[in-house]
Amino acid sequence: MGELLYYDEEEEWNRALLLYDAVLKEISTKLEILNNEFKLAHQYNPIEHITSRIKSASSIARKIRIKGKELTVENILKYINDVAGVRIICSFTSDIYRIADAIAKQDDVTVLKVKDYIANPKPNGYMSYHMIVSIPIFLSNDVIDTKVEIQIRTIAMDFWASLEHKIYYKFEGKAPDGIRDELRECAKIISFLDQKMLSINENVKNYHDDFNGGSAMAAAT
Ligand code: 0O2
Repeated sequence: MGELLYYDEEEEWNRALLLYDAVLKEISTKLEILNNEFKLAHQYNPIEHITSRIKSASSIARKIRIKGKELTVENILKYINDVAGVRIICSFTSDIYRIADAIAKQDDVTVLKVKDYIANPKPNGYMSYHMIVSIPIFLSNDVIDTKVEIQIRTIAMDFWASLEHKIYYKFEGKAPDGIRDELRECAKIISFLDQKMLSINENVKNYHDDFNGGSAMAAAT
């Protein structure tokens, strides 16, 4: 990023990067704790895996250009919400809302924006739950609220989004209509699969409860 900014902004940018790095560490720890707690209480892992990243310089510059702003550190801090980003991949759709709630409830987390692309998928079929939150970062003489974008989606939604992202870049955002229609069709199949998997899981849970209840009764008699 340094080479794209004015020379006298380098120090400011390095400080911003320190905060973005810190906020990724904070949120990753919070998620690990939630996942471990859930595992202990329910013997089940709602989070399949987590990835995090600092947005690349070229991607920040592109987004600032799209927003019609000058590339300055002040504008990046103000207008780019996803310089620090974490992606949480869950097993089932219901896990997504459970995790989002658990994050939003924490006292030091301020939810700035939510985009529920699961309840309202994008016209191209994209599904994911996005939150922009801010978390205080404690420095030696200062506390700075720092933004991080959290994307939460199922394995199936992530599979679709990763491939769509690649195809989008291959066609530089102008994919032929036929390809777009097919991707939309695939998004519907993905959504159907997620619902089906969720209902299978509910059934499995019922069998499991019956089985445990049954064997407990047998042991008691
Ligand atoms: P990259 O390369 O993944 O970083 P905002 O300023 O927050 O109101 P923004 O950031 O456009 O507007 O918000 P939105 O819609 O929440 O999108 C943020 C990110 O979600 C994108 O970042 C993508 O990572 C992902 N995303 C959104 N729409 C799509 C989509 O149609 N397909 C795929 N595959 N991913 C999507 P970037 O910066 O666009 O891209």
